[in-house]
Amino acid sequence: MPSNNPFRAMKPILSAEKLFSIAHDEAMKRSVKGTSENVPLIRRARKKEATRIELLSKALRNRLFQIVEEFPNIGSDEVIDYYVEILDMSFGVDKVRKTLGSFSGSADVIWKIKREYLGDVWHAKTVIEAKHLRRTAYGRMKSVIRKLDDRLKFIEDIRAKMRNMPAFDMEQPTICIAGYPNVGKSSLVNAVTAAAPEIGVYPFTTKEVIVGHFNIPVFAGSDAVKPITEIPCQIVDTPGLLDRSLEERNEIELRAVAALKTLATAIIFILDYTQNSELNQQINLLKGIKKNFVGIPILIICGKKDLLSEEQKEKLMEYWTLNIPQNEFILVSMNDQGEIVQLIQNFYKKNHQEIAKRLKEL
Ligand SMILES: Nc1nc2c(ncn2[C@@H]2O[C@H](COP(=O)(O)OP(=O)(O)OP(=O)(O)O)[C@@H](O)[C@H]2O)c(=O)[nH]1
Ligand SMILES: [Mg+2]
Repeated sequence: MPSNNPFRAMKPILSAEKLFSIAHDEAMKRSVKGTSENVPLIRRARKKEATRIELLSKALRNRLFQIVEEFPNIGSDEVIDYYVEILDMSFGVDKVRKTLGSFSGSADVIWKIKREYLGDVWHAKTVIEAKHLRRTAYGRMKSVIRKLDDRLKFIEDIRAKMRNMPAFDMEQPTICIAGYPNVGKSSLVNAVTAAAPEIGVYPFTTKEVIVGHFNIPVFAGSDAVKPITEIPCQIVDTPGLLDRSLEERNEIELRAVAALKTLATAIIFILDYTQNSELNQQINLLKGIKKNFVGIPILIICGKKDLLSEEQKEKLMEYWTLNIPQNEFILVSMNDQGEIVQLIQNFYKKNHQEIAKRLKEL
């Protein structure tokens, strides 16, 4: 499946007032045509008002059904799990389904009103009565639409939010970056995707999940200079996580958790020893992630190498051997782009089988 965000195909959802007035104008404009001068006045009036009722009910129903049809199908492949998680977190999937269902229900009510009033209009005795009946039918249809105003706004809010979500290609390996706030996650993503113009420098705390693209070269042998091919990969920047339970996490953190859960075929976890006081919490967070994402390769690195004194580096080495002995000691500076790129290439090479396996599972 190519990278795509299906919410971008949705047209803006109008307010109830606007939706009604457009459908109304459409119906009134179209129904003036085709009335013959030779037919008695009352019959002409009946026909005219009946057509108006018919046209408005059709226009309203079509617009309601269009909203339901244009909304991406939550159970289908086009809505990837990441979008479902975000949708659920921010709006509630059940509520979305119920709201869309209520549009279909309202379309049925409009149809019933139409049928009821068409019968009456055909029996109208005067031109005034026919017109009055049509107006009453319009009034009732309007009140059905008016009642949907909050729900229309709700769907428009969803559209506005979801269309800004990045598009992901679920067939590409995806490396998610995770770690405490301010450890250098965005800096790493910047270093790797420096050539991609759509990725800028992030001077602020990351609040949304962001995707960058890069290629991993594949060499025929260890001494080959030129790669035989390149594998397109996604690298996902996530908001910082604190060491706390899922229930305590705020919505911004939950976005990071959702990305790890639904997008990651590999994880790079960054530690920051300059935030010395938080190192134990950072390690706890790491343990939590390892426990929750068994089977996903995790690369653990410690950033901000350039800011550490020799003494600090030694201390860190001791700490590392004591607390995360099964992982090699990798200390890097995010300013060293070449080193970072190399690190990720090696990580991929070492774990490409697990990554491919995870890719199939997602
Ligand atoms: N000197 C130095 N500064 C670094 C390094 N890595 C990150 N920084 C700086 O640390 C600060 C935080 O870096 P970010 O990349 O924004 O950290 P983050 O983990 O994305 O932060 P959040 O999005 O808030 O969780 C920035 O001022 C970076 O320039 C590094 O290796 N060396
Ligand atoms: Mg960041």
